[in-house]
Amino acid sequence: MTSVAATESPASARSVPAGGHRTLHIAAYDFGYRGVPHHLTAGTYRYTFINTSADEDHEIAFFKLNDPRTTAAQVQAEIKQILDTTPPGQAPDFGRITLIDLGTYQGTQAAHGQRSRHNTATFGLGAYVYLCMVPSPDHAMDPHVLLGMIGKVESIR
Ligand SMILES: [Cu+2]
Repeated sequence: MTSVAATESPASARSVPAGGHRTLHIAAYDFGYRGVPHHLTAGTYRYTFINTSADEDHEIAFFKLNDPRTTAAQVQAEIKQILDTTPPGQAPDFGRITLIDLGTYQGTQAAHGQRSRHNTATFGLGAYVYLCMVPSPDHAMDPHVLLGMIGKVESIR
């Protein structure tokens, strides 16, 4: 019955084995992530975070969504809206964000050049986004989240 297994993404099959270790292997590249499943079982995970970029630093920042139905694209659009309405020379006020709970931040950073970090993350029932706010010198200092470094993971029973 290999056709059944083939319907699961490799990431989720590897990350949430039944009764197995709760471990994630996450990679960042210019500009996105690999290794975070779309769904996982609520709980605490050990994870490795490797930055495969040759010249851009990256982070992974997890935040819980206030409404689990919110999409990653909607969070990306709200961040862009905050940046677009920040006067030149002023620091953007991300405290204005409404779609995510800033108090739920968990994450880590890794410098470019295959640097890696180890950390843990705890997911309660609900949904989370993960994103990178590192600015890109090659893209008018836009944070990487605007270049595609954002995703959503649902945490289920
Ligand atoms: Cu980044």
